[in-house]
Amino acid sequence: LEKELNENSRLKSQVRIPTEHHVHSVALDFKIRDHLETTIAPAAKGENGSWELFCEDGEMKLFTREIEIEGGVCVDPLRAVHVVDNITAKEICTRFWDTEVRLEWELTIETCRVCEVLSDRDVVLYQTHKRVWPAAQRDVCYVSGLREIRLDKIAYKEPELERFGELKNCWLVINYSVDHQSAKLAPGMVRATVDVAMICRTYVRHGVKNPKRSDIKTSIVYTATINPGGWVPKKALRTVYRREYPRFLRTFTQYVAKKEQDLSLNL
Ligand code: 6CM
Repeated sequence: LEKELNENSRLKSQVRIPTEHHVHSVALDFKIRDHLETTIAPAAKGENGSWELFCEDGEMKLFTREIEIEGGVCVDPLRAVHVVDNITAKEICTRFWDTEVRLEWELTIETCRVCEVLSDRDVVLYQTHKRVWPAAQRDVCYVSGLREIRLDKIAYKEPELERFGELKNCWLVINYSVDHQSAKLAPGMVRATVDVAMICRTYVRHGVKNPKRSDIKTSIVYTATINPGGWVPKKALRTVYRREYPRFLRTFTQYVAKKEQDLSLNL
């Protein structure tokens, strides 16, 4: 198709070509579009009653729904919204995506390895997670993509934040499970699968020409669906999730704020 497109300029003008080509680029592009269409939709915020608000701490709110699939495996989706001051969408997403700093904030993992660099913004990663008794240890292999999103691609607004300031930019990270030849299952390990999105939007206080860190706010929408890859006691799993997701969001955003506070603001 690529060869045909290059040779046929009429076709080329009609088809949207992704900015990079690799084995996961089409699927990743599709995932990004799907998350932009569904994840940031206001109805998904839990306001329609189908999501249970299980943790609220200032601006941070976490919701879940109880969902089981065949075999009684619990795959409860998680949805979190947060607003943080002083740090940008790019700073948050870059640090979430960057494997070099992963062990500085990610408290649930034991190891993290890059299986393949697909482009300067897409990688395949393999992680082992700390074992939680009585379940077997889990590992996961996933594509991780980092993108800046054009503002005209964002269908949904955040009225409260728009009262504060002007939407300046939007960044996201998408992590979803794939197979990779260098990520074979180790003995005793169970392969979990993930579908994670972190979508951040930065707002600059109305009327400010040369914004300082104190003039910006960033909204975060984080969603995660983990399939533990086999039966785990439901009660124990839900207890772990309800403890670990708020801990992750709090630890991670505080980590980014600390690392960026003395660096110059780059919008
Ligand atoms: O999104 C988060 N972290 C990212 C970078 O690490 C990445 C992580 C995916 C999480 C994969 C978890 C798989 C392991 C599940 C184990 C379940 C077994 C528990 C047994 C209990 C009895 O996207 C932050 C992730 C925060 C997770 C709480």
